[in-house]
Amino acid sequence: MHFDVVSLFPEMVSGAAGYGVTGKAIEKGLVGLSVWNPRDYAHDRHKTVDDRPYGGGPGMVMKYQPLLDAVNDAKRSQQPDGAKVVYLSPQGRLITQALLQDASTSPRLILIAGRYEGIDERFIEHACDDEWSLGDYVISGGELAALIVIDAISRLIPGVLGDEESAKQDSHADGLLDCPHYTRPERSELGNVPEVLLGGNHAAIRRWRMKQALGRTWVRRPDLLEKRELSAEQDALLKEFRNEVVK
Ligand code: 4GX
Repeated sequence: MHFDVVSLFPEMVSGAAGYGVTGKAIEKGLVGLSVWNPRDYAHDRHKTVDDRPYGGGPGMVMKYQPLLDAVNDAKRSQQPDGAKVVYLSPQGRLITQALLQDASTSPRLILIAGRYEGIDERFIEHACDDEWSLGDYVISGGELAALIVIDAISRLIPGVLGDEESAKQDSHADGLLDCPHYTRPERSELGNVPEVLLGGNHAAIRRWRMKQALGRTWVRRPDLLEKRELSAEQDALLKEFRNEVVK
């Protein structure tokens, strides 16, 4: 999987992506990352990438030409064809695990990280295939959004996570919230580790974790359960959890 990011702050993207799971994936050659600075495609004396909005109002708008030239250069570079161009903004489709799962099968993603108040709408219409949003809040630039997309998709690429940390075990892989986790000490001033986790009954442990995941999802994010079919076992475990809560 190859990511291209178009950004006025290229070091912010390559820097942050160099750490942890994404850093290792890039090192291993499982993930490729190129960053393109629209400033390099502005050819006037001041390397202008923004301008005043038609119609007036505060703030500046990113000009389409440096962005378009950067995207075209990215497309021409020695990378797989079939790139999908995605603009990150609060006006986009909400990013979910399902959307990222789908995107992870694409060989190449070109992510547009905007700054200022906005970008010329004609660029979005003409050069972008999709528009994605982190959620209903506003951040100061698309770089952090692009990094989140790169990080979350990288975890889904075979070989990026070890067997132990496999993405199949992630919260949301299954459409549910994660169960609680504990490590030593067994007893402490903050409370004790649930008994079932201390014994070696793996079937009981699996059931306890599933029950906690279902219970927490029911309490904290009931919307996730409405979208999802439960197995007979899961249905029984959730009923058990609910009975214990009301007691
Ligand atoms: N999910 N932002 C993009 C720059 C911008 C401003 C105005 C177009 C118009 C965001 C989000 C997000 C803030 C990224 C505005 N572009 N990105 N940026 N929520 O808030 O993805």
